[in-house]
Amino acid sequence: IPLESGLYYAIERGEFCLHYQPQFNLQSRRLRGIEALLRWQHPELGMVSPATFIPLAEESNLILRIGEWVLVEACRQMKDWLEHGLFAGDNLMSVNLSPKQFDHPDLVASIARILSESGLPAHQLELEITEATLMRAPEQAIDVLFRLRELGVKVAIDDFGTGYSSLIQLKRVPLTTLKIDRSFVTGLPYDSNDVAISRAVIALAQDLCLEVLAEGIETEVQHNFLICEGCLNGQGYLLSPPLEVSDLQMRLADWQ
Ligand code: G
Ligand code: G
Ligand code: MN
Ligand code: NA
Repeated sequence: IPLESGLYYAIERGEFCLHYQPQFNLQSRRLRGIEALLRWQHPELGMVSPATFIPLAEESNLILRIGEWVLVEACRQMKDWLEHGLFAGDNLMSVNLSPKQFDHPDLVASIARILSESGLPAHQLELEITEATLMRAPEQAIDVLFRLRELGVKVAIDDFGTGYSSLIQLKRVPLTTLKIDRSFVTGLPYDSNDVAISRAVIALAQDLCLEVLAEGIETEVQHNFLICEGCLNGQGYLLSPPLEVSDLQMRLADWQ
């Protein structure tokens, strides 16, 4: 398949880049951090969505090399921005991890190495894993998460609410953040199921002393509803789409 063979050379050909979507404290409107989102500028096809090529990369072990590239680049970039005073010492760089990356026995060691080589403080890196990744082998996952906590990095559950975590189990999992999946934000405040699920996730986060962040906020009514319900953090097109580096740098002054 041409797309797959192209993927194989994309790193060395410099075809990947990261876009960054800002995350905000919804009450203070202060910048919380940014989520790194991978983009592939294909020489013939143009911009290929990660929704297309990440699953392909997942099928082979390419995802490990690509995931490593993402981590190295995101940490390098954040450290550079910190040194130039563009971000504060409590802003986060949030990076998505694929299931294969999370399951790899070298994950914790490579995160430690990437942090030390980049000089980014561990507490400013947040790793996003999906609920499905967490629940596939919960005992192993919990062990990895304890080692990541020891390292000082933060861990968010992405797409929270779409999986099947038993709430009892979640108590034992060392996490820092629950991200309310955008499929539940879409129907706020009119869809009673979305309201019930969002409220439940916000309450759960409070009980477990976790941060909560709603993703996919597109409208003022969703935004206002989430603030009223006590959801402290959010991201979405209403606040800002993912931005390329130069656009992000231009906007940062408005947000800091
Ligand atoms: O940015 P966009 O909406 O096109 O992303 C589509 C999907 O690809 C999202 O589910 C997002 O989490 C995933 N994605 C984006 N960047 C990365 C990445 O660097 N690594 C992994 N594993 N997934 C990513
Ligand atoms: O699965 P994950 O949460 O990592 O997905 C991130 C993806 O969501 C990014 O590709 C980004 O482009 C997309 N995204 C960000 N904000 C919004 C939004 O407000 N609405 C929709 N539909 N997608 C969004
Ligand atoms: Mn994500
Ligand atoms: Na998500």
